[in-house]
Amino acid sequence: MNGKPDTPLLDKIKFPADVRKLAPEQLQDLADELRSDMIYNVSRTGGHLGAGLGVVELTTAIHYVFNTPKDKLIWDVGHQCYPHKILTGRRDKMDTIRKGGGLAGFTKRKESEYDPFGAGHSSTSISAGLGMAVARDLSDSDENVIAVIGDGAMSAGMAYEAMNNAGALNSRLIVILNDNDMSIAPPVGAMSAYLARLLSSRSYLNLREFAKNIVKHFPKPISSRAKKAEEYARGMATGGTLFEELGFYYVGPVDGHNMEHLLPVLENVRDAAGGPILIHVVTKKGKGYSYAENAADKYHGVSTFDVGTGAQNKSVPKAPSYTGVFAKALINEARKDDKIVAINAAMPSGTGLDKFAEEFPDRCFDVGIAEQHAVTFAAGLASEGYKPFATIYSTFLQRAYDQIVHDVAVQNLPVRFAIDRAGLVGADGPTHAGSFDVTYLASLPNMVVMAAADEAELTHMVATAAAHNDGPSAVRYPRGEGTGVEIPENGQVLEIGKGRIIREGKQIAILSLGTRLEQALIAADEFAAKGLSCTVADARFAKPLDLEMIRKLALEHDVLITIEEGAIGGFGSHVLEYLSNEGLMEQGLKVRTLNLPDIFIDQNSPDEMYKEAGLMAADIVKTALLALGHNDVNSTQING
Ligand SMILES: Cc1ncc(C[n+]2csc(CCOP(=O)(O)OP(=O)(O)O)c2C)c(N)n1
Repeated sequence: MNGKPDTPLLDKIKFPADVRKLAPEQLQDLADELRSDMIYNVSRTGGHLGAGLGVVELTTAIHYVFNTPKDKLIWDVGHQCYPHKILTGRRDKMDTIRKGGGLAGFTKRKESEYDPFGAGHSSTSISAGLGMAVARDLSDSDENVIAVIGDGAMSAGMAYEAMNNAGALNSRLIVILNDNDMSIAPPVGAMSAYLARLLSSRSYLNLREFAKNIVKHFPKPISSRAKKAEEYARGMATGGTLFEELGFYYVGPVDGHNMEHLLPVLENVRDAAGGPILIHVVTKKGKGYSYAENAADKYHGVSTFDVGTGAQNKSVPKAPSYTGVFAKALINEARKDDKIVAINAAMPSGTGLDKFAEEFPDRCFDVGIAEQHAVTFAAGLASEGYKPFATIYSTFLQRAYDQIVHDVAVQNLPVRFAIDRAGLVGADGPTHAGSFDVTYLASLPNMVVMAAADEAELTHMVATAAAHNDGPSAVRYPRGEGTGVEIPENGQVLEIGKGRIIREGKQIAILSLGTRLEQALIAADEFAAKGLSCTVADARFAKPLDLEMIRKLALEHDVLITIEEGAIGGFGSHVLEYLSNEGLMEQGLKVRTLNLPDIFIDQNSPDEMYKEAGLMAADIVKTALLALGHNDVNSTQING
């Protein structure tokens, strides 16, 4: 069961051109092999499973019917692209997916000409596709542009902005709505209810029967008979009105696991003239692998697993995750204060708010993939005296920047941002790195920005955010396991803008923001071993800065090093600006800032990424020694 599956047809496929050499009757067999191959690969690498399994037939059919890469195929989010990667020349590298130096877990332009647009964040495909379609029209070219977008991704405003514009521009764009009635968690909102209504209408069932009959008519492109048949198919599906109102020609619903249904519809759409078309395809997330089909999350993302039993090889955590610690701390605060409410954007389990919702179902809101709305919704709650925690990954909060500025900060509303996955995140790579939140938040008037150095600190910072009702605040914390420190039952409310000295010394001061504190302490030990005296401070706040503490560090040391898990323009820049404006570097103080380098770092283990970023203890040691004028940084004893 765990062995490499037999894949005689797939073995002949290097690129989609080879798929096109097959007879239509062979395509389901190819899809079956593709599915087994994908399960086998992901069982050994881990990664996104359920979404890819659901689009095996669709992927095969699209590459069969369309002339990729000339025809542009865009996968929304990109997490369902594994079958696409296998069919587009990357099969022999699938064992490297999401690993350092390997294939990305999402589509990526620099990886293949078959990935015309990269992704990772959701709901961008229709906009990108429309841009390509208009570019094609402007250059008098004739390729097709196909965007495949899930029902979850369809809950984001950007998808509607794009459809609204597509309807107006009337450019030929094919949107395939891959409706599996799942986001990562079950989908929420009126859109998902609308799609469910479309599917439960009798005409869908009729259409399935009907589609079988029209198969024989459809392959003839644009013959008047086929056109009639298509119009009939379209008329039979009630619904679709919403898409029609937006200017799309609606086709469907179509069974996305049935080649006999898929091929003629895709062929007809390919050959039809006119403006934007939406094909509503119904699929099952996790299709063809019972353990995925039956899992509550449809095995959205998995670690390596046993194909035979479906059991995932999850390593036993040494410490609770930051996410779990956050959820526990928030629940604890919410028990004491019934004004506390929590909001997430389609990530209930990823943010830990599923736990919060178990205890406070009426005070927890999953708004769908709609980060912009989540933030302004929180602002509305705050304006009425509630204490909202907008719990959003650092990378996805980027999308809501104007809402943070305009709806929250300008009005000084006490929205609490709980920013999970801050810093480098590992296998998901650069699209998911939480690199920029300190930079974009600490520049805003009224904003308090905290970064937890460990789980105990996170508990204190949740308590601090709950208590801080004078304006907006943010607390950031990383992905994964904590350090294993003891976690207090109740967090203490910290004084806003006050850091803490962890270890006192004389020559070198390390001022850390966030969980690099661990590396700072390792560096301090190394300095001690070399005979150098080192202070380690935890800033706790990127805004407001603890000016008094920074002044003292500057006056009492020869070298001051800041370190943070964030991009240039963040904490270190604020410290530098203060030191410079106060003239504190004029007496010979050497200041060095360690932050993420000005590049997008490809996926790897978080530790390897931090090594590449130069944010490990060894980097602190080297930086300080060079600043002190010691060029032989490997020397064991350096006395002052
Ligand atoms: C802006 C943004 N927010 C959140 C996510 C996290 N995310 C990744 S996939 C996913 C669910 C997507 O659901 P759907 O589009 O239906 O695709 P499916 O996985 O069901 O195929 C979510 C919420 C994201 N990628 N981008």
